[in-house]
Order: sequence, then C-alpha cells, then structure tokens
Amino acid sequence: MVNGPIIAELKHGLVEEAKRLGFASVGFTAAEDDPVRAKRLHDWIEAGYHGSMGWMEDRADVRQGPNSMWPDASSVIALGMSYAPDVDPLALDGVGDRARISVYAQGKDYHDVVKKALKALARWLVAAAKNAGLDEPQLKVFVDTAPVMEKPLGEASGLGWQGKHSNLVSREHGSWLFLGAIYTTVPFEPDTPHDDRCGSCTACQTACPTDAFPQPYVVDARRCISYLTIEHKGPIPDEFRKPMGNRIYGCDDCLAVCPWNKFAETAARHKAFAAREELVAPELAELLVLDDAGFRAFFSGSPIKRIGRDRFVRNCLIAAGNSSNASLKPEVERLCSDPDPVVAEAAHWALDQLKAAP
Ligand code: B12
Ligand code: SF4
Ligand code: SF4
Repeated sequence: MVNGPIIAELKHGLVEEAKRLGFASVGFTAAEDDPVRAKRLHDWIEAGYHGSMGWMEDRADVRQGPNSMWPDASSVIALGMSYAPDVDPLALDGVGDRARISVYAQGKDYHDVVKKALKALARWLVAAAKNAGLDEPQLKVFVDTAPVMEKPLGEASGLGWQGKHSNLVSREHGSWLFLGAIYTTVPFEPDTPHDDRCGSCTACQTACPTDAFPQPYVVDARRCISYLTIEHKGPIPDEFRKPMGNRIYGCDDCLAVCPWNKFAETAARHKAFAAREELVAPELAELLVLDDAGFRAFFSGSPIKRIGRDRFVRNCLIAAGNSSNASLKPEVERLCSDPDPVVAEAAHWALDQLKAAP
C-alpha cells in the first residue's frame, strides 16, 4: 500500500480523535460496492417496503454502494455515537395519560450533533494528512439523510452486525448507536467485518406490535410505528391505530428487547443525548394543546420539530384514543374542528374510542 506506515499511523490518530470528539465506535472498510447488499436494497424497494419514502427509490443506484456514489473514494470510515438510555424504554407501555417518545428523540437532534463531530473529524484528517506529507485527501461526511446505507457499512467496518431487527447491534453498546460515515480518498487498511451474533434469538421479531418484519433482517417500513408516526403524512391506517398504543414519535420496542443491550453503558453516551426531562414521560394533556408556535418553541433543537405540529398532534390523538382516559375528552372534542383535516379525523376517531371511558 502507498505510504503504508504513514497511513497506519494516521488511522491510529483518527481513531483517537474520533473518541475525543464523542464517538463510541470507529471502523474502516473499503469503499467498494457489495453486490449482495445492492441487490437487497433493490429487492426491498421493489417490494414497496419503503412506502411513501420516495427519496429511497429516487437515488437507489447511488445508495447501493460507496463507489456508485463516488468512484474515486477509497475508504469508508464508519462511526457510531451512543445514546444509551437511563431508563427502560418500555416502562411507559400502557400508561394511559402519558405519551412515549422514542429514546433517540428525547435529547438533542442527532443529525446536528453527529454532523458537527463528523465535520470536526474531517478537518482533523485533512490537517493530519498534510502534516504527514500526504496529498490533501478528499472527503464527504454523511449522517442519515444522504443516499448511503449506514448499517451495512457499519457491519463491514466491524462496528457490530445488522440484527434481525435490521439495526446495527454492537457488543459494547447494544442497539443504541447513531451511525455516521466518512467517504475518503485515503486508502486506509480495512478492519474485519463483524459476524452475526443473533443466533436463535427472536426477541425483536416477536416484540413488534405491528408485525413489521416480513422475515428476519427485513423491515416493511409501511407497518413500522417509526415510519407511521414520523414519515407518513396522511391518516394513520386503521389497522395500526390500536397497536400504536401511546407511542407518539418513533418506536423502541424491537431495540429495547435485545439481550445485547445489557452491555450498553450510559457512561459511553454522548452528553447531547441525555434525555430532556419533559420528554421522558410527557402528559398527553399538555401535548394536545400545542399550536404551531407552541410546538416549535417546545421542540426547538429536537428532531421532533421536523414533523410539524399537525402530524405530531395527529399522533397524540391516536394515543389519546388508546388511553381510556376520559379527562382528555374536552381537548379531543375541541380538535374535532381543527383546520387540518387529518387532525380533525384523528380527533373524531379518538373521541369515539373514549366514549366508553369512565
Ligand atoms: C429509511 C430508514 C428508516 C425507515 C426504514 C427502516 C429500515 N429498516 O430500513 C424507518 C422510518 C422505518 C426507520 C425506522 C427506524 N430507524 Co431508521 N433509517 C433509515 C435510513 C435513512 C435508511 C435505511 C436503509 O437504507 N433502509 C433500506 C434497507 C433495504 O436497508 P437495511 O435495513 O439496511 O436492509 C438490509 C437488510 O434488510 C438486509 N437483508 C435483507 N435480507 C437479508 C437476509 C439476511 C440473512 C441478512 C443477514 C440481511 C438481510 O439487507 C439489506 C441491505 O443490507 C437510515 C440512515 C441511512 N442513511 O442509512 C436510518 C437508520 C437506519 N435509522 C436508525 C434508527 C435509530 C431508527 C429507529 C430505531 C428510530 C426509532 N426509534 O423509531 C427505527 C428502527 C426501526 C427498524 N427496526 O428498522 C439508525 C439506526 C442506527 C443503528 N444502530 O443501526 C439509522 C442508521 C440512522 C442513523 N444515522 O443513525 N428508519
Ligand atoms: S420500531 Fe417498533 S414498529 Fe418498527 S419494527 Fe421495531 S418494534 Fe416494530
Ligand atoms: S433481539 Fe435477538 S434477534 Fe433481535 S437483534 Fe437482538 S440478538 Fe438479534
């Protein structure tokens, strides 16, 4: 390899710097497309599992692998940042007056936090390569929104493996890692891909309230509460309203039951992901009253802000309908005449469910 010892030293320094910037896990893989991974992505889209996420379909040919996006890239640096929760994410299951917000959305927006750290790491790499006498490296940084398959790249880089719930599981950090990636022209030595440690376990498969796994390792997003509460714009299909329970933003169930979480320590969590107290067990009554300005102020700096007040209140109304909590009736009744037709329809449904509530 060109400048092998220098690049090995650069790799070592980069791992140290990544840890200093708050990443819990770092690994490297070659920026080659993997035909198996690419085929699985295309099969997934062909089956329609992406639902209304047209952006998954639009750039699938680029998403399928690093070299499809950027032929000059040599290496992928895969990174994970921990958001390990303090409390059991399932503790609020069935608690009628409270809403459940998934762990990943209880702290600061990970897009902002991870992106900032990735950019700092990229700057460090450019400066360190220059100091080492190498040509200036080219880089691209990604977290979530670019056409990049972060989970398979994390697995190929040795961060962990894609569990049967399809997310990356780490031996040290369980299911609670946000992922990011840097593509670069620096030819780093690849790490060993992680092997699958799911064995005969099926805990995540049986925990799913909406039966969203057509087969192990594959999620039908259209059935996933995360998709329904965050990505889906219209009314929530009837079939999923009851199983949603009190989940109003995302879902943690398949992650939370994974036995590997017992090794995850909050000590490794990035401080930005400590939960905001008011988002751990919010009262439905306080969320249903939010208007547009109130919503934006309350969720400033939170990923929840992205879905807007109408979709958020729609979700809260489904939870209200499932709450058996008669004290919510006046607020639900008021929302029956909301200017947003999707909110109004959800309010009518919720009122109907609450009729029998004492
Ligand atoms: C689209 C998307 C969603 C969609 C679809 C989910 C999905 N499983 O694809 C929805 C909205 C449902 C979603 C939900 C969630 N998401 Co999301 N999502 C993404 C996104 C933008 C793209 C994922 C993707 O490429 N999907 C396409 C499918 C085809 O890819 P795949 O799941 O990797 O599919 C592989 C398997 O199906 C596998 N496969 C198929 N058949 C077989 C057979 C065998 C034997 C094997 C071994 C494998 C296998 O091959 C495919 C390709 O490798 C990524 C960010 C990114 N750019 O990567 C975040 C990302 C995956 N999401 C993330 C998170 C945290 C979540 C939630 C936990 C949030 C929440 N609490 O509500 C849930 C988890 C739901 C779940 N069980 O997946 C994290 C996951 C971090 C991690 N540790 O893995 C990511 C990486 C964002 C980030 N930057 O941190 N998400
Ligand atoms: S996030 Fe929830 S709804 Fe989605 S697959 Fe996991 S358990 Fe099922
Ligand atoms: S719950 Fe079990 S099957 Fe699911 S990801 Fe964890 S170890 Fe794998």
